[in-house]
Amino acid sequence: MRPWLILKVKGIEFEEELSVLDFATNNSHFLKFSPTKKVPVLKHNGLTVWDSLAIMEYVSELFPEKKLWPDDLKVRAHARSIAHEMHSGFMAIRNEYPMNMCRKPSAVSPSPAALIDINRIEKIWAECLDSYDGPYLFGDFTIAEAMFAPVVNRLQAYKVQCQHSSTRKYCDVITGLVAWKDWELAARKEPWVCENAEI
Ligand SMILES: N[C@@H](CCC(=O)N[C@@H](CS)C(=O)NCC(=O)O)C(=O)O
Repeated sequence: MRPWLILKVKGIEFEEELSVLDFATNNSHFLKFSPTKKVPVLKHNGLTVWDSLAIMEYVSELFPEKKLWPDDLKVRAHARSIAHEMHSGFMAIRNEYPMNMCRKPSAVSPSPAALIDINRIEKIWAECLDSYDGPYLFGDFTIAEAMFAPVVNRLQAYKVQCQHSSTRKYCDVITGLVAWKDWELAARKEPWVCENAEI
């Protein structure tokens, strides 16, 4: 979802190839195109780039004019800090709340560890929205948005109680994107179900 979303928002053309998750076979079919047996993977000019953040970094360098990161060095460092914090952390909410675009929203009580994750994410977002005046974390849409997009789905799908008033507003901005709606619509049309993501 993450590279897909930012490519769409920034108007960068690409061809999408969908491969269905199949945990019954441990997704062994992914090995045909992915060195990690995971998606997403980008194929470009004979090059294979894997991992969502690496893919977005690569696209950022290919299209500097699309401003996938903020221009200012210090602001960019801030954006990278939170993008990497997302990429390497928040294991409790990842484990407890699988991303699921088709889930009928209902509340699931968070564990103490998940609560710590949620509070930290809300604090990150509130600080950014206060500092850079929104509507996105760093003013314009950047890789930071894409990195946190799955969290937006989780807050919505599991009806998470949020503490900061800015959280709901930010989620509404993201879920209001045409690209978000397109992804959601496509997900809802999919017939496949990942049993391990049905909480
Ligand atoms: N850090 C990687 C994580 C990739 C990842 O976990 N992808 C999941 C789908 S969202 C996957 O391919 N799972 C298949 C598997 O683990 O067998 C990234 O951000 O691209």
